[in-house]
Amino acid sequence: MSKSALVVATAIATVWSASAYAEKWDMPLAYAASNFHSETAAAFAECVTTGTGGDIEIVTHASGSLFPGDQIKRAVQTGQAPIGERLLSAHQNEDALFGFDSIPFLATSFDDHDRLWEAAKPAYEELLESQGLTLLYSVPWPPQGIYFNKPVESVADMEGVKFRSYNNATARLAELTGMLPVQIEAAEISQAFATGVADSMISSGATGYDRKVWESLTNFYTVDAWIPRNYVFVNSDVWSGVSDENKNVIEGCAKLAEYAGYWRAVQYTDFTLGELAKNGMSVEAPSEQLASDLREIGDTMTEEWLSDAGETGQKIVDTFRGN
Ligand code: PCA
Repeated sequence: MSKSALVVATAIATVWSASAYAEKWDMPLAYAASNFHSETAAAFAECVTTGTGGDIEIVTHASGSLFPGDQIKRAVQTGQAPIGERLLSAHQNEDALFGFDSIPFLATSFDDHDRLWEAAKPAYEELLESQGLTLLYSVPWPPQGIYFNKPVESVADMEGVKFRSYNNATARLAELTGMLPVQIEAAEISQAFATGVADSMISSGATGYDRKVWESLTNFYTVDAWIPRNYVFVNSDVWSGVSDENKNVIEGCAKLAEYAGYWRAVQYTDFTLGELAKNGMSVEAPSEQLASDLREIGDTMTEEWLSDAGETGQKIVDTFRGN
């Protein structure tokens, strides 16, 4: 065999022996491929694929294309997908604790929210482990404001408006403001607004931008109600089968993703609000009346959450407040 043929043969043998152990991990995501969470996940996937030398190849599937958002957690729990990303507070219907990041006006800046996350993280890791899931990393969304298709000066103006919700807290907010909640995944909202299934939502500038909501909606109020998080998690049985070397690589990539994703969220906040305005929406702070009406509703929702989330919830809030 010539020297170059030997080199090629050796290379093929190496690739073959590597692929004998290679695993492909499909990773369902709920949000648009161009969204910063999805871009962070794609970079994480590449980091793992490269870092493990191809032992584990992660392939992301954006926009709920592999599993719709509301099925991703179950898919990973049942092993239909080894890994996935989801909005943490979407599971508030399973356990109130999942809604720690959707308590109105508790932590509205990124810095405060970061402290809240640190206070909450141990309880979440434990809760997820008890459900057969291992947390890898978590990234916040930009602060939540309210979208309408008309100017709104007070909660009285919200009466009867059809409101798109994404978790229990958003549905409860709708009820307390006299709106009519309908739960819709982010991947479906452009159509929901275009067809009049909903005329309002609470979300970030990012989601309005991703879904071009200016085609149907006109007003965005920077209420800064709360900062919800996405999290990336792996099936715990799958995780325990990963070698220590590859676990190290995945944990390193997860740290990088959490850091990069956080800064992307911060930078994306002003950028996306600017884009909403550029595309013709009115983007402004809520009137004093609207802000104080919403604060009152926020107080009710905080009390409700504390009573639903019990001692663990109270401890999270106390640790956050430094009590
Ligand atoms: N966008 C997601 C959740 C929070 C956010 O800013 C959504 O609207 O579904």
